[in-house]
Amino acid sequence: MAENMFCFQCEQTAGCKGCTGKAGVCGKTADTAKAQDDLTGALIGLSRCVANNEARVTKETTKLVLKGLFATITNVNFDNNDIKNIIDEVHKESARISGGSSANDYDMSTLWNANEDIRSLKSLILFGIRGVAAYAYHADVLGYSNDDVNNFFYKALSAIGEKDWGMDELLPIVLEVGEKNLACMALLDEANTKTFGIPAPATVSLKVEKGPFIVVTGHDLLDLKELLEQTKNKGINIYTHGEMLPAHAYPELNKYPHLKGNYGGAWQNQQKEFDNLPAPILWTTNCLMPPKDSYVDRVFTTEVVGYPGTTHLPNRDFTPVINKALELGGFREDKELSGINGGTTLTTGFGKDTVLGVADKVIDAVKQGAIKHFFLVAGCDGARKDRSYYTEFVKKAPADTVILTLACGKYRFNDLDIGEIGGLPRIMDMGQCNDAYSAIQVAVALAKAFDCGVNELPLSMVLSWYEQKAVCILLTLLYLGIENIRLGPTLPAFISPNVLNFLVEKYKIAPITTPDEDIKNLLNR
Ligand code: FSO
Ligand code: SF4
Repeated sequence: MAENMFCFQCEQTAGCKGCTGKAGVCGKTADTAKAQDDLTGALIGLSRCVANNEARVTKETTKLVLKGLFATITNVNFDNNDIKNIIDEVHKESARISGGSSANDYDMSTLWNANEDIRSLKSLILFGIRGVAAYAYHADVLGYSNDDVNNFFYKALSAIGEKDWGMDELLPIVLEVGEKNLACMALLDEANTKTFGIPAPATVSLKVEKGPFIVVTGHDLLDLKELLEQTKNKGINIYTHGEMLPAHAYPELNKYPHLKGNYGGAWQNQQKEFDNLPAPILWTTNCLMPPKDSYVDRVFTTEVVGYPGTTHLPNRDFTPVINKALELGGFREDKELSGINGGTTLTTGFGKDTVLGVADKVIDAVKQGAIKHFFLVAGCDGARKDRSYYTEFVKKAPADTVILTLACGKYRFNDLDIGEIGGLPRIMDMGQCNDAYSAIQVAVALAKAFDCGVNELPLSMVLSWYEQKAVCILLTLLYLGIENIRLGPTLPAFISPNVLNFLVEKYKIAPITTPDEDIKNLLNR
């Protein structure tokens, strides 16, 4: 049993400093934290072997690296056996590549005890590549990969293990995480749109119809597609949850009539929402909440997701979850449900193709003054009460402003009806967190149309973060030179005062304050 742990990779870390006791705020135990550190140390060891034997790297080596990094993201895998199995695989691969033993593992306590600026920069690299790995993994399952992105994982992991590197060596790699993540999000966008079609606006019901159903949560659209195929004509309805909501916009997914609607809100409400549900739940990625005993037997996991007591389904054979849905039978009567602000439908599907498809309309509306400003209010949701800031921000944003959004933080306001401007809804959901790529493409296209830089556009980014995918997206925005980002609900514990000063001076990044003050300042800048 590991006695104590250290982890400060997510927004809910204890006391905004670090989880250090026997378990973290997310429920991760000290044992699991230790296993995840060992896995990361083994991946750094593998990268050191690769540096001397690049020719021996295969697609399988890189898939293993993606799996190992993805498994250590917050709320993905809490199963020590899973983590230990991946460590064994990594050691075997290191031995194969180096043609000998694999005693090259890095001791992560060296990082956690390093000088705070070095620890901060290396943490930005490590947490950032964990996020990139998740996106690369999703693209990979659809058959898309990018060598440039894949090779970078080894470079970044090796950098974390470097003994004598300082700010000069590490800072460029921090920004390179952002650069490679942009390429990776573009890859995933291509993979998603070529596989599932171009997303189009969709209105999604929050009603759950009577009869057997399955709730599917996470980000893996291929899992959903397979589940829809395997439940065809079986009298089972499928409901999205959390980050699966944008699935309703893809033609190859919404063509299934039994993809009925969306159930519940963002990830942190799972224990309330999944308790007493007469249906099984399929978890395809994070963010998972430790399941309560009352429903753990109804939880099924795929790919890298794992939690002790849940049933893991390899190879996308969903027979067990289908049988569970039939056994439980669902609700006896239709259940009318609503979002956190009382709305009964949600909209999604305003990706780059939709928004740029009406670019003329948008540009005219800006030129004529009908649209004064765009706010990208985007990112993660979480348990912290002060995340109500984002609801208030959207409610208080003036009527001549448009709210673009993406990722699960939108559940704070996506059931609000705040009207339209010139035939366009004022809230436009661009998709999952990785669809930040869409937002970037729209910003770049608008800057081109107005013949200015992105920072000169009437556009402000008001972001919420929780886990490591948000870290890599933030690094992408910094790599692109985006200034004046507002970040909340708290700043990352792993950003040291010196690194923060650098970010403030170079990018004018600032913490959120109050909706009134931030709206006033952002509109007047
Ligand atoms: Fe949310 Fe979790 Fe998608 Fe994250 S479900 S918090 S940035 O995993 O990835 O938005
Ligand atoms: Fe704490 Fe977040 Fe780490 Fe969990 S992932 S142990 S909540 S810092």
